[in-house]
Amino acid sequence: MLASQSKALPLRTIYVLNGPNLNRLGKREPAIYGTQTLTDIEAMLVEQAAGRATIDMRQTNHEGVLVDWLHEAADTGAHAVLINPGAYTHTSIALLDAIKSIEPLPVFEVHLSDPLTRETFRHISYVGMAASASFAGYGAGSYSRALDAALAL
Ligand code: DHK
Repeated sequence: MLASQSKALPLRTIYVLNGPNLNRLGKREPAIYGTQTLTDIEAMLVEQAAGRATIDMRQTNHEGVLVDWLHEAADTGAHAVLINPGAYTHTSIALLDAIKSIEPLPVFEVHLSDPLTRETFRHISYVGMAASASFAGYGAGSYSRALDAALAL
């Protein structure tokens, strides 16, 4: 093999964005959201993506920060975005517009619980209206399934 061929290519980056109250995972309503923390989930995703992608995992309690990070993902050439917008899923036209504004960057919606089996106010998902696909109801496995979809692109 030529020396020039042995150089590793830079890994693609997958943003994993988490919205309000997800910093409380592990302590927060464990019967619904499980006992794994966001740090546990990050470690799982980093291991799953090892050698294939860099995971850029973030959490904020602020809607506009999520909008900024979606724009940033597109502007920095990210490969894909996984997003669990927390309760902004059900309220945020700003996030819907932000996802549309970064098309064709694939954005995968993630939920630990299955909002469709919960209170009716959780049945609408503005994010789901623009996301490439949605993964919900598998606990931390929802992130894992969404990452598989992103890696398969
Ligand atoms: C997380 C939240 O914080 C809720 O507001 C959503 C989602 C569901 C989840 O299951 O991960 O309704």
